Amino acid sequence: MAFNYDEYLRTEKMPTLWCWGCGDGVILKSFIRAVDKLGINKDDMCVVSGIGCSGRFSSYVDFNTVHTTHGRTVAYATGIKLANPDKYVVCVAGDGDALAIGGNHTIHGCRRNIDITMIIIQNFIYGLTNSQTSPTTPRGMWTVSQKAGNIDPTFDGCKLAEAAGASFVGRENVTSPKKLEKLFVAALQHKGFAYVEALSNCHINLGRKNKMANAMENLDWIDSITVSKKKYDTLSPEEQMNLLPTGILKQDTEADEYCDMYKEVQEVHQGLRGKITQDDFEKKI
Ligand SMILES: Cc1ncc(C[n+]2csc(CCOP(=O)(O)OP(=O)(O)O)c2C)c(N)n1
Repeated sequence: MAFNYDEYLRTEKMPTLWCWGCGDGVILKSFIRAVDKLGINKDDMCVVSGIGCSGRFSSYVDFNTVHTTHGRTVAYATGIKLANPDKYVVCVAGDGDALAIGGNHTIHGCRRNIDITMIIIQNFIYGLTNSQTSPTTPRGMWTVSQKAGNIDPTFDGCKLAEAAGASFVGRENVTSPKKLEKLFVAALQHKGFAYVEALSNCHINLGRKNKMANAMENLDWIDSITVSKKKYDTLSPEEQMNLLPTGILKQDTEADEYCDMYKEVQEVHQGLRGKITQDDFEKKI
């Protein structure tokens, strides 16, 4: 029997505002299948999105949702998670939303290792506002804000998340929706901050002036710059240059999770225990 996506969608909002051939729909469907696979009750899930084409994600899914301000998904999600530690809290943000205006929040979400899954829809450009350079736009590409070609060094969000302390980091490509679904399952199951990049096409705003004027050409380019982590690890540093590894890139199940630590703080203030010391952390509280 065909999978019933409608059970998880606000069908009255359809059709989406996403352009024809946009990868955002593939990501949406992969996410829904992951939620279904885990048997998560719709009332136990909260999706928080920012502003951008990616920001529309929360409008279309029939969970608890917050469509919040540009770059602030992690701030809202942190409050929601601390107040509801037993619920699944998921942020969905574009590369501009998560790594430019919201970069600061993303870093500190990773650092705190709060149990949130953050899905970055990484289409290498500001989509909604029509083609401004984002921190992930490859050097040399045309953007509306850098018409002579982007001169800014490109940013690898996964490396940033790893370094900032996210305990789960992964990346997948919309051309592999099954792998994307599997990655979402692993990220949702992980306890701690899970940073997941879903590489997507934006043939309208990135592709049209960069010789990838249709979805397939844009997707072929993404395929050409991605390689599985397994293969990536066998390559020399020169061969790794300009390639993005896919799959689970980091998974640390031992790291302290923020809601657990916060529970200890609540107990101190309720007079149920003494001050939290460095020793507590060394002994894992
Ligand atoms: C505070 C603030 N600054 C700027 C904007 C304008 N703005 C809306 S979406 C966006 C960027 C969208 O790009 P991205 O986050 O990569 O998401 P995409 O549209 O590609 O999914 C910008 C700059 C805004 N809405 N709010």
